This record gives sequence, structure tokens and C-alpha cells, in this order.
Amino acid sequence: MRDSRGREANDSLEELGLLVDTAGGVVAGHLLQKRESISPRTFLGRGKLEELKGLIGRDSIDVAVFDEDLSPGQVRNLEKELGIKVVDRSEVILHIFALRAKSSEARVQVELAQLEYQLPRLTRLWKHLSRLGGGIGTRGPGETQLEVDRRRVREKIGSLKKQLAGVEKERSVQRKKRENAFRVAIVGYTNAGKSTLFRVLTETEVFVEDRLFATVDATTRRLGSIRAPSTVITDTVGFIKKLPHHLVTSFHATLEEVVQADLLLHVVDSSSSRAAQQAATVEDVLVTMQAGGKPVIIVLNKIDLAEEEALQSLRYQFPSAVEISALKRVNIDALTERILEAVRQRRVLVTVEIPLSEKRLLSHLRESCEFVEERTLTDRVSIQCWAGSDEVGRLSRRGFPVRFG
Ligand SMILES: Nc1nc2c(ncn2[C@@H]2O[C@H](COP(=O)(O)OP(=O)(O)O)[C@@H](O)[C@H]2O)c(=O)[nH]1
Ligand SMILES: [Mg+2]
Repeated sequence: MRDSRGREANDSLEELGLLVDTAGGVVAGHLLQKRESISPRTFLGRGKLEELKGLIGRDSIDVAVFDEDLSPGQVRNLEKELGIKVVDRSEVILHIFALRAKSSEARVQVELAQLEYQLPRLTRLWKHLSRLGGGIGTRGPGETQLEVDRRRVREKIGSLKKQLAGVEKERSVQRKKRENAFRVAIVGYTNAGKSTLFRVLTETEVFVEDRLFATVDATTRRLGSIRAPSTVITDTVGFIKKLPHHLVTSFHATLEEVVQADLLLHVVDSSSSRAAQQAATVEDVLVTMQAGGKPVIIVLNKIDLAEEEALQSLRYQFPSAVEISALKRVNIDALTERILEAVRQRRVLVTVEIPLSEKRLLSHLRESCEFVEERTLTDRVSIQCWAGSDEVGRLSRRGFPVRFG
């Protein structure tokens, strides 16, 4: 392709192919149209429309997937012209999310996004049904079937939103409990290796698959593998270009974990030829979420697969990145050291002496501070540790002299 716009469109189409594959479809072929020739009625110009019809006839295709969002009218006209089902990128992504949603929270989030997507498109669905007539007594005076159905969908949306508000409240209670904790969120393009890294860092099992959007649920755990007490880490849903905005709104509570984080690990698939563009997309999404100014560690993942030349170029773009392979567990120590550094920046090194009889206080300190040195004297312990301001305050209030350093 000569121009960068063409390359971008091709990349986007290739990604759409992966999305279709993840949604369970098989890609039979593709077609690219120059932007200048977009027709408001059918999106495709006359020539392209005929070309597509040829493809459909030749390969007995069931669905035409468009990379751009189509208006309800365009879908209607295209379906009439082509005689097959027409869907756009948003619908494919929504479908994948629906397949992948495991927790009841994620299910509600997806259902809400689907309904909000469908609401303006109801006309198409119900036009012929309304002619069949609705049940007796369901229609208000002067209400058409379409209006009844719109009202029902709006009511359903309202009740789902209420449910989600409940979930959001519960999440914020959970967050409050972790208020003293240092919060790390893993972000990145879909399939970059976030869940794999999460698994390595927390030493737990989470769902990993070489598919787009294997994870749509946010999971938060304690950071297990490193000596960073009171540090929790969240695995998040992947970002992608042109993520339907209904989804972003519905997953607000989940994404809130990102907004609230003290540190972001931005995982980049260094083996992807689109690594730089994907990282840029993620950065854009972070900015729109107002999480653009957070401390970030760029994690160049999958170095076991990456070409040296590509890695060099990524190093140039992200000079302070940590290079790892989450799958092969390469260089994980360097990453955990970087996380620890960030945790320490929020803490101070203190030395304090605690009587051995203060068992509860001692065990609390063990849980919440990073111990550097611990010496048992006759009736007390001398501890040097990295402590957060809450712990320092608590120790001072209890009358234990705290020495800095
Ligand atoms: N070769 C290689 N594959 C990896 C690495 N990290 C993750 N993967 C694979 O990449 C795919 C997507 O991983 P996943 O953690 O689900 O990505 P997520 O969508 O960002 O959560 C899976 O097939 C992983 O096994 C790595 O360091 N090297
Ligand atoms: Mg995942």
C-alpha cells in the first residue's frame, strides 16, 4: 500500500478478521473501499457493491462484516441489496463479549451495552413484527408496537443500570477496604499477555487463550510473587481500536480499577508488527478515561517471539521499558523490582523498636510493610522497614519512636 491510511485500513481489516474468528466465524474474503466513495445510502459505492455481490455468489457467504459503524438505515439497505445479514465491527465485539462474560457482573455489563446498541436499531427489527400486532392490552393508547418495544428496552436498560450501580457500590466498598494498599492495574491491547502476566505475578490461575478478549472480567488479587506487602493487582479487559463506546460506558465499574490505580503496567506484545500502533491506541484510551497521567511501566512482552530488529525499534520508542516473556518467565524479577521501586516511592524507610508482647501490631506490620531488617533483642524487636504513611501514623500514635532511615 502506498499511503499510511491504506496500511492502517488493511491492519484494521486484518484485526477485524481476528475478531470474526474469535466470534466463531470463518473469513471468506475481504474488500477495501476508498473513503472518498462512501455512499450515504449503502455505505459501499455502486462498483464495490457489485464486487461484493460477486464474492457472495461465488463463495456462498452468510454474513457481511463492515469495519466501520453503520447506521441502521445503511444496514437495512445493504441487507436488501445483498440478501444476506450485515453486521458492523461493534456488533462483532459485542458478540465476543457476550460469549466471554463469565461473572454475573460482566454479563450485566454486556447485556446493557447490547441493548444500548440495539435501541436506535429497533425499527429494523420490529417494523414487520408490528404489523402482526402485539398482545391485547400491552399497548398504551395511541402507542405503536415499536413504541411499546422501545419503552420495554428502555425499562430494561434502566433496571440493568440500577443493578450495575449496586455492583459499583460494592466495588467501591471493596476498594475502600484496600485503601491502604498500593494498587497496580495491568492494561494493554487485547492478546498482549496481560492475563498471563497476572498469573505469573499472583501465582494463580486465570483464563488465558490465544484469542481476542479472552478476559472480560476484572480480577483483583494480592501480588503474590514479590515482597510487596499490601499490594494488589488487577487484570483488566483488553483495549482495542474502535471499541464500541457502549461497552466502555457499561464497563465503567471495571475500568474504574484502572482510574484508581497507583501504577499501571502497560503490556505490549513486542512480537506484533503493530506493537507501536497498539500501544498508541491504549494510550489514547487511557487519556479518554482520564488515566493518562498515571505512573506507567511499559512491559515489552513476548520477547521470546519478537524479532531483534523490531525489539530495537521498540526500545528506541520506550527507553525505560522492561522486556519480559510472561509465558517463559523471562526477566520477571526485573519487572517485580521495578514494581517494588514504585511501591517504595510511596513509602518511607523507618526504624522502630516494638515490644515482643505487641503480637498483633507485629503481625500487622509484617502484612503491610516491606521488611529490610529485623533483629530480636531481649524483650523487643528492632525493625527496619518500608512503611506507608498510615503505618507511620499508627506507630507514632501508639507512642513508638519512629526513626526515619
Ligand atoms: N510466546 C509467548 N506467548 C505469550 C507470552 N505471554 C502471553 N502469551 C500468549 O499470548 C496469548 C494471549 O495471552 P493472554 O494473557 O490471554 O492475553 P491478554 O488478552 O492480554 O490477557 C496466549 O496464547 C498466551 O499464551 C509470552 O511471553 N510469549
Ligand atoms: Mg486477558
